[in-house]
Amino acid sequence: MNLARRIALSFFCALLLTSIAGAAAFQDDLHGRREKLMQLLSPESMLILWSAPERVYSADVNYPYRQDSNFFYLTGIEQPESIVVILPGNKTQKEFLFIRPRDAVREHWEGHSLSTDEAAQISGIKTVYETKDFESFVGDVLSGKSIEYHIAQVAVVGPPPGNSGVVPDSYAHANNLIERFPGLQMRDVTQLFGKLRLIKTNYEQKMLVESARISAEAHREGMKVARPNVWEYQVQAAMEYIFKKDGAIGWGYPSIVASGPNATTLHYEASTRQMKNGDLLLVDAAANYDYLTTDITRTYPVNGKFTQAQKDIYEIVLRAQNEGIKVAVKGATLGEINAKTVQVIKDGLLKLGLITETRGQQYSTWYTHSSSHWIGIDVHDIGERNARLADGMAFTIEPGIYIRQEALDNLPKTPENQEFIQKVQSTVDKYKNIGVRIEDSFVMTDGRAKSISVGIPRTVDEIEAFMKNR
Ligand SMILES: [Mn+2]
Repeated sequence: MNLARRIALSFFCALLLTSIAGAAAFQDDLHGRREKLMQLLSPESMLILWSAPERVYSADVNYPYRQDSNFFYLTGIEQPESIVVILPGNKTQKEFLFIRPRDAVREHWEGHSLSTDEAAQISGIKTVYETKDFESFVGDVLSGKSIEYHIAQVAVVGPPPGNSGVVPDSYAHANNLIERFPGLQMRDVTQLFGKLRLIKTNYEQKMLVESARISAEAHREGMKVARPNVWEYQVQAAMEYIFKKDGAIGWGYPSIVASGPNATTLHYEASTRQMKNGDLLLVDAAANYDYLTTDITRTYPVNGKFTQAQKDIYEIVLRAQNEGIKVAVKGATLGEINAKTVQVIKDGLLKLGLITETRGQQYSTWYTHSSSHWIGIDVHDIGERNARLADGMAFTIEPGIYIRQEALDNLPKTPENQEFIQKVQSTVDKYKNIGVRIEDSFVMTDGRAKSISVGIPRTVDEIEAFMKNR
């Protein structure tokens, strides 16, 4: 065998081993997640968790399928029409997966469907049945057949029925069981998933780091493409190309590419404006890698150079983020990080003359959201908001300032507000339509917030140097 072929072969073997090791690591992780959940569930319960429904885009075309986050978290199965049942009190078999029967015609149109063996392999759940056996299985379990303990509770996952009166399918199914089996109770255990998902496993942390790495490359690419006269959608396309090219599933949330006045809209998703010389561009975008997403925002001048007014605002937001990071140590809360960013932003706004006092809520005219949320399978991941920071938690720090004339115009017409408007209006005219957000993603590591969204220019100097040399 010649050298080139030998190298090629050993490279292939290394890849194969890496992917086998990766699959094994994922399976170990899934197993650990189910074990932890079983410890939290009542031993007298039966958990029934459903996959996400398919959703119609238009006519006979569906949206790309997205698995339910909690379902994926427990099973790793991405296929619709799947159900998992957990029996924590059972001595022998505790985990059961149900998948749709295979169908040759559907597979010809839509592609491969998992066999029960494949579903067992992916999930690590040894007992896999077809969904047509689900109702009789549940009936047998609840009537005491094929089970080693008494079930008093059916555990479901929300969201609970809202004010609209629409009952989610998981609740409707459980209600039906309660009618058929007197004495059975229902409990929504969504918050148990919040508890588990709050602490990222080593495997999840690795996927988050990969999401951040790809997203950083995409942000740098966006900075290269953004120029006066280029359209917002062209920056978006350049970034999302990188997501796909690097093996991400796609975006973790719809990309926000907001230039000029659009930057003052928090979730501007249209991307239809042509950028002008002198604009700031706010880009909030990150990749979904293997069902984990970071959350990253940069704001930069499309012509490569901040104006003094843009710099005034930018430096306040940057300082707020830097000070927020210092607060993010073991035992602190997201609320405490937010409070620090509020304090820094208040001081900065007062100095610029955009607010007249720091005691009240004036600052919230311009800083209209809080600084931090959990990230994970969902970009705004579930988990107790007041939890004290501990290793393995992943979150953002993202202060922002958005100067909109409408923010002043829409204040309640109280005498205090009239006075406030009168005092700040000329300064607002100077900073009008500037929107700045700086957002990074962090994982608590050794008691400190470690940024994983590294390698994207962040300070004024870094951004201007990058734009000059692009
Ligand atoms: Mn965010």
